[in-house]
Amino acid sequence: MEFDPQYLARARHLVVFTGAGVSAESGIPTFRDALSGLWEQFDPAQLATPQAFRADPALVWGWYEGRRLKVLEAQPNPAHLAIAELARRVPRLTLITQNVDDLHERAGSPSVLHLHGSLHTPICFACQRPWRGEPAAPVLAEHGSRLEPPRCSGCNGKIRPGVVWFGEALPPAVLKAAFKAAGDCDLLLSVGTSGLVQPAAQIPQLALQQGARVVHINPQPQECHAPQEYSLTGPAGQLLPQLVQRAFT
Ligand code: BJW
Ligand code: ZN
Repeated sequence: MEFDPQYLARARHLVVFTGAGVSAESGIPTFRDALSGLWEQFDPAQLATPQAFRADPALVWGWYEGRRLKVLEAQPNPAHLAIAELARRVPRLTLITQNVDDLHERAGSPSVLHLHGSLHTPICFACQRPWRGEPAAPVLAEHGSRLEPPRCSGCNGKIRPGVVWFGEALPPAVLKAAFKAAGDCDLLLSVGTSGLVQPAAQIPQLALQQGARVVHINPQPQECHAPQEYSLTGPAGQLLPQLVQRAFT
């Protein structure tokens, strides 16, 4: 069934749930896309787990600093901008992202639930205190270079990126707010995610279970199992601005 943009125009509580694909057109690589995905080139077990940080903190910190610097150079794309515009158009919008970049914020989205943390809020690996040190000098000529992590001014522990690694719990208050919104919305747009990572992947399912319409926006056609589930096939940077225009003009 085709998705009627009027459903968007009439939504009372819209949830937008985003993954790496929403930032792909800003030049930020996804994780699992064939050829260009980070996990095609790098082993998540060696980079995105607490065990990896313990084993080789300089490898992990350097890799994340390279990614953080790349995000600082990137700009929000038309998909981020369309989501920020939607917040001005619908009575209530909850934006939930799995992304660790800040492109939604820089596009003007007023409030973002970051399920997997942020590249921009490092914390101490030992005591979890936020790190307020100097940002690393942009000395990483090449992404992926080794770099010793700075030290915590409180306990001298090693500083780690403020992201959620495999095997770690998601921030409980953020997850709770995200589940609550999914249980309460009438429409959910799931944008640029493979839906493979738990518990985030439950969010569209929760919305479907309580009767909301769910629209997947992805260049890869998504399988729809419920009558109120829709797949719009194409890049988010094209489809989202089109959808906003059709719904509100
Ligand atoms: C476009 C596009 C364009 C391209 N436009 N679209 C149950 C079953 C099995 C396993 C588990 C389970 N429960 C938990 C687990 C383990 C694990 C997990 O889910 N593993 C699976 C992979 C098998 N989960 C965890 O470990 C989680 N923790 C946990 O459950 O803890 C339990 C616990 C409780 C209490 C105490 C202690 C523990 C944590 C998960 C953390 C995920 N972290 C990462 C890395 C973050 C840091 C970093 O950035 O390095 O988060 S992994 C990575 O995947 C990242 C992403 O946020 C996440 C999701 O990826 P996403 O966004 O979907 O990206 P892709 O690449 O997969 O997809 C991109 C999509 O975009 C594709 O569909 C493209 O087609 C599309 N696209 N261009 C629109 N232009
Ligand atoms: Zn500390």
